[in-house]
Amino acid sequence: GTKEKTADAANPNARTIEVLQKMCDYYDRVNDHWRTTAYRRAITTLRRQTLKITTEEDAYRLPGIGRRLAAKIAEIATTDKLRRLEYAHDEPLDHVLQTFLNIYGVGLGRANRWIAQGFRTLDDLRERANLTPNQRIGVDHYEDLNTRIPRAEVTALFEYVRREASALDPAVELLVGGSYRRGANSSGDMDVIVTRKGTTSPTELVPFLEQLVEVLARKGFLVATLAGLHRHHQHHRSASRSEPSSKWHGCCVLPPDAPLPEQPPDAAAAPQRAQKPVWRRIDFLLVPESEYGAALIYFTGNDMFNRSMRLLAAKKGMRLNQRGLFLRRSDRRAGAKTGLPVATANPAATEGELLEGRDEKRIFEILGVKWREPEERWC
Ligand code: DCP
Ligand code: MG
Ligand code: MN
Repeated sequence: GTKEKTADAANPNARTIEVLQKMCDYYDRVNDHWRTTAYRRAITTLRRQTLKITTEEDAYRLPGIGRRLAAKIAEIATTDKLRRLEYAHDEPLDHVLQTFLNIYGVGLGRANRWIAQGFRTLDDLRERANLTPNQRIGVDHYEDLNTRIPRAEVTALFEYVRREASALDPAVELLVGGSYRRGANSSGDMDVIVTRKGTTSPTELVPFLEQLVEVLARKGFLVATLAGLHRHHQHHRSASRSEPSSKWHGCCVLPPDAPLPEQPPDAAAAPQRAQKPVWRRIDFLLVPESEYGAALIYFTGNDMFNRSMRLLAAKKGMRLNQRGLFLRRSDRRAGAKTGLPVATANPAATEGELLEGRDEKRIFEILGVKWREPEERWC
């Protein structure tokens, strides 16, 4: 507000704060929540300083300021400008930035480096940039991957997956989470949750998913892998022996022989089979039965709803994540608050003692929140 601005003017770091504030607003505008929070924290810290912070070392010593932000602060203090910020005043370049940021898997750093290298269009990237395989998919299928999937098509895609899945293993259960489960009439992607009765670890489901992916790829349903189950972590010590991931990311299309869902009487709203199949983003998420309830909450979202549920858990001395609701280690007294017996004592778990994992409704109950249908979880 005005009071803050007046105070900032008298602060020896006024100019730095002003630039950081603009960058903060900018990151907020491009939905970079992580950086927005980091910048906000740094601004609060700088407001409390009585001396001008000009070196990276001095900035880094302050609470809540990491290495990169410290370097940025030093850069602002010394050069009084930042290349990135200039886009905020340059509409054509800002447009290029937005275009590049909409490429699947591309973040601000990558987009800015491309701009610095002189690339201005998707064709520039396609023809002259050194693209990773995923970036190439993102560029080549830019239109498709930035188009939302009509609900009826998600239903049709899912029916196709379910048929192949039950042919492989009738005991496996599939469900579409994400915005589809919340009842959205269109989705950005399709989040398929995979589980099977009796499982206690996602790795038990890995062989099944490997088979399913192979079959679906052979049939032409899956057209690209963006992140497979076996990822190679360059910076990981045991690179080749790391645990398989519990997530698979890729792209799919509705095969020409797939039945479309029943046409609604309103022909305009009926899903049309396009001439050229549209590439869609699909995620498979492996969830053991023992964690099914917590995973359902997490993968149903939305992200704001999840954040408020986690916050509520924290306030009650518990911790909620996609694996379960836990009693916080440092807050065992909370057991008295909930009056619940502890289901599983697992001293090895960093999360603390498991209160509930498999039952979605039970997690709401223990948290003391009224049950909310997925359709009511938009925030
Ligand atoms: N999720 C989350 N926090 C994140 C990302 C995801 O809590 N940073 C959870 C909530 C989401 C769910 O995972 O609802 C699925 O993630 P998606 O990105 O697929 O989001 P939605 O399915 O909700 O929306 P969309 O229609 O864009 O796919
Ligand atoms: Mg989704
Ligand atoms: Mn998703």
